[in-house]
Amino acid sequence: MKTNEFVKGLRAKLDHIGIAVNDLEVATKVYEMLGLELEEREVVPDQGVEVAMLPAGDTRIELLCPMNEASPVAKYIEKRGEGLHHIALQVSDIRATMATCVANDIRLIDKEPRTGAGGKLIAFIHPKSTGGVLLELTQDTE
Ligand code: CMX
Repeated sequence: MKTNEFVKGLRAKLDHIGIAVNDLEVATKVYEMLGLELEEREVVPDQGVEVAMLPAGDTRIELLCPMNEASPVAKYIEKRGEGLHHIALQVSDIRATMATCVANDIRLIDKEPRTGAGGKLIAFIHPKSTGGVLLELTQDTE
């Protein structure tokens, strides 16, 4: 396996777990009843979703609700129903991690990072390359 020098030795951490839902209000209330607190709600136009973020220990639950039929989350729910949609790993250098993916034939969905929730840089890796799990790379911009 070829490892990009920038990535070598740096650790990724679990940033959030994305769950696709039909009704953000209803789903948020369920997780609040389970003891989590709503941190924020945000529209992410680039992804066609509204999200609710609920911190859970060192990570967060991200509830995702599609805003239109073109959203990948709408397609996911139509095909599979509500459920676990993706996991997100926070990396310190998203471009270096993406370069490592390219060098190792790991299939990127995004060729360039784009803007996700919280203004972070994000890029998706295809589930075919990651054991059937849609994987989001995310990098803080602050
Ligand atoms: N998790 C696991 N597998 C998934 C998946 C998911 N979330 N979404 C699709 N797949 C699988 C499908 O089941 C299908 O598998 P098979 O070929 O075995 O049937 C395959 O991937 C292709 O799926 P598709 O429905 O034919 O193709 P799509 O046009 O829906 O594209 C994908 C799939 C992953 C490329 C697309 O959903 C995508 O680009 N996702 C990234 C963007 C995204 O999800 N944004 C929302 C997140 C918002 C946020 O966090 O900010």
